[in-house]
Amino acid sequence: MANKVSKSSTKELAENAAAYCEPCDSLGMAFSRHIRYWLSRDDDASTAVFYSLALSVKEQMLEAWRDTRSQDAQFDKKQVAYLSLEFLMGRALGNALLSLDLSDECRQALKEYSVTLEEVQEQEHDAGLGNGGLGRLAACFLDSCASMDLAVTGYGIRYEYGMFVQKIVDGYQQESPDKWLRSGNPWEVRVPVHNVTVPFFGRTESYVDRNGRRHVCWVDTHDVLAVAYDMPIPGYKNQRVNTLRLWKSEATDEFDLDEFNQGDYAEAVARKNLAEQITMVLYPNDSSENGKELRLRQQYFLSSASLQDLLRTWVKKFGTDFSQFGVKNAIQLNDTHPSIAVPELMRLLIDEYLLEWDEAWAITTSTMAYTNHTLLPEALERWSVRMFSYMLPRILDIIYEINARYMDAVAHQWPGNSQKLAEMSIIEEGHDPHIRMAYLAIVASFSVNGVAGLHTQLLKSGLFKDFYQLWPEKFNNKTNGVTPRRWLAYCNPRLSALLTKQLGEGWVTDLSQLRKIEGCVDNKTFVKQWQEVKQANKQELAAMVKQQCGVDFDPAMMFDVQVKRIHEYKRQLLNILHVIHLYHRILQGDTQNMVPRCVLIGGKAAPGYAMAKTIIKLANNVAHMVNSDPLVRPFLRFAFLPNYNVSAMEKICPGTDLSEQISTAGKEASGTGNMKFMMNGALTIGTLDGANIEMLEEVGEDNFFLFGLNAEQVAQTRQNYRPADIVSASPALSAVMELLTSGHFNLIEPGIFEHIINAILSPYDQWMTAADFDDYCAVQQKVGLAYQDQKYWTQMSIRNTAASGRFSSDVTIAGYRDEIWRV
Ligand code: 26W
Repeated sequence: MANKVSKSSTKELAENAAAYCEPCDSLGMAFSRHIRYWLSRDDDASTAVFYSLALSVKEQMLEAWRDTRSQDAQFDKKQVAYLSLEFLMGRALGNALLSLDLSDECRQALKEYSVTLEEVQEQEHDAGLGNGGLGRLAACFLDSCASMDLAVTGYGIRYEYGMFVQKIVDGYQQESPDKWLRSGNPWEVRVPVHNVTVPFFGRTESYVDRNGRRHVCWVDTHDVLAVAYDMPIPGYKNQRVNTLRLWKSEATDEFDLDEFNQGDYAEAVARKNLAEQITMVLYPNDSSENGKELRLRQQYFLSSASLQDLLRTWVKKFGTDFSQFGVKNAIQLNDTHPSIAVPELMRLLIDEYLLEWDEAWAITTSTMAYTNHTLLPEALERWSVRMFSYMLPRILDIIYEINARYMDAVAHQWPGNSQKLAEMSIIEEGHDPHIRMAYLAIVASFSVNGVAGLHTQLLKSGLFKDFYQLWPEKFNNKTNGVTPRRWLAYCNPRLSALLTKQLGEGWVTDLSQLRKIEGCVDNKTFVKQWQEVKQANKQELAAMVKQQCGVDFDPAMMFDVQVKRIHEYKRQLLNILHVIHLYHRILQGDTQNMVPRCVLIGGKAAPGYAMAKTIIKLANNVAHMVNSDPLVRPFLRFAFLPNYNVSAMEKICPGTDLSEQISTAGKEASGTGNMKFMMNGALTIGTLDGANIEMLEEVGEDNFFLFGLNAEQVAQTRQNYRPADIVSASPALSAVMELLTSGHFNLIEPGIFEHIINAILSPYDQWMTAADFDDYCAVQQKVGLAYQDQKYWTQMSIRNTAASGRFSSDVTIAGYRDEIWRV
């Protein structure tokens, strides 16, 4: 142990000492202390100010952070571990200032430095440790848990490279690495005392002990060191500071002595580098798994390190009696990504702590809970047995054993039905057998939840039908939510001030209070103030669009926005077709009753998803034609915003009039961007999909623009889908398709949109873009008419914000707390 300490660099020791010392200074004093040091380095001034401020704010949290830890340990509270491969945190400074109520003090401290707080905040690099909805949900949940005084720890991976940076070059997406840690991360604290080692490769051996009991040893493993980096998660004005623990992989100090003695010194050192690769980069795929070995290593690394951490804490407190473990702990699996935690917990309990199988299984199944986030079959993770057998041989044994016992239960329910056995088996047999991770998660969890009402229904009637029959009591719904601290109080200070003036501050922690502003829709002053807020926010958004895209958005026009990952099921294509439709109408002189609009699309495509990348190219090419035609400009502007991320959304949602939530019904599990827009007073044009359905319920049909087939009709229509007929029957769609096929948008790059055209016309088009086109355009026309009556539009806007209370992640977390975790 002494050895380990002396190996830590002095810099590290100093940082940790600072991190754990008493905060004796006020924010202002701490800031002057830090800035003296940072300005003495050759950083530019605003970077120096940001780091100094962030470190000072962190210091203000240290005492509460320590107290939270010790109180949770003392009072024997049930602990929840939220395991997730992704935490899409975004920036931390603004959120911390809000939670700790330090904004005024902070502005005061900055006075001498001729820089505004807003400018300083722009210096912070987004922590983009996630792809999209699933990762951002984890971040919102952490905020709600801390703000609701729950002892919940997030466990994740400290990726060296987060979500790639997207640039648009000649209309094409170009990815570049996101080295977010380059200048250091002022929020994190490296905590080497929590180091654990995670085994890989090797082989299993078994032996029988003196009492005749068989044991298995996993030997000759290549061990990787997991080092904990803690990030503080401050609750909203409540003195609680929870922890997000992110693991970094490092080489252990052990050399492979054999190789070393044979003179392969360099080989031995090179092998150490392999360990560091594990946490190097976030996989940028959302919604399609690709079976890469490194990804499985990440999953096991996170799961094993986190469980070892939990068990070590347990043993320190209660010794090796685990009988109450499931009563005092819950582990929430964020999708199947960390579901390898199931066999890993079994391994640790049986091999390391010598429990019997049945005891270990009882503990595991009373601890694990699984959240599903997608209905797309291509997103369901399956891992090759072959890969498992060499990378994680002991884990594979355990999965087989779990499966054998579970197959008995299936056989009991469906006697003599071998087809059922094959269909429900955790192992998908065949010439290249695979492990179905979702099935493993369901079998071992006491709770399985979907993320919106329709989604959970569809899980029960479709994807997991047999499991629902076997264990109906496991299934439950927890409709997603977003944190009102970041997504209203922080990102929309103008609207927040107006709400607080009207309602007092209580809405920030009890969003249902927003209902009361419904009573203000006829209050002329209030309506006028609401409009002024929206206008000011639109100006800010327009400035961002100008700066990032070079396109002029006029705040007098309607701002129509779709930002999210680019995927066929989300149907950015439908949106682009509508833009082409408007463009065509304008060129025809058919502009009667046309409301001038600015259309914004933003989002990243998975680097290997060719169709999604072509959709980005199409958006950019159409934008170019639209924006460069002086006849079109008065009615229509169109921009593709590069590098959409959390910080961009903080500016986008306050300045949006119309939110596009237009996925093919039955495909979007929930959506959470839809909720951020609604909270900020945007109106939604959307299908009956995901949480849109519940949003519509809350706000009422008169304040929501609904269009398109519902999930059932989609399934029906699919049976006999003839898009070519739909096109011929629709003059509007015919005109759009004609423009596309004529090469109007790709004169110098012929043929590049062939795939898109073919996809729309294919009877197998899963996303049924053509089927919904006419209705979409008709409802968009209604949107335009509604927008012309600004008073009426504003009233609808107010009603949307008023009805958004149910989509606070506080409500969602109250559900997890009471019905799943039971803390
Ligand atoms: C294995 C590759 C992979 C990676 C990520 C497959 C699937 C995913 C996620 C499930 C994608 C995701 O982010 N899903 C989104 O989760 C949100 C939070 O619950 C929902 O609101 C979105 O509807 C859902 O698409």
